[in-house]
Amino acid sequence: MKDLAFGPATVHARVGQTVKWTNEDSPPHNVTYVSGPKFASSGTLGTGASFTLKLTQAGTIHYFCSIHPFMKATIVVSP
Ligand SMILES: [Cu+2]
Repeated sequence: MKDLAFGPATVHARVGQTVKWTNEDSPPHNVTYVSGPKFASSGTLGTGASFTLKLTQAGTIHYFCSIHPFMKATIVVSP
């Protein structure tokens, strides 16, 4: 998370891998579930805070930052 965006906006990963977000921005952000394989959304992440998610199911995950709803991104999880 940097410059009010998730980078990269689309990530390709496999089941069993872990995705990690770190807030490298000044404003707080979060990782909020939208659709696809379900996960528990993060809480608010201040500068320097991180959130990890272990991918347990194949599918396309859509998520966003509910503080900045224009921040949207996708994880494509392969089996
Ligand atoms: Cu945000």
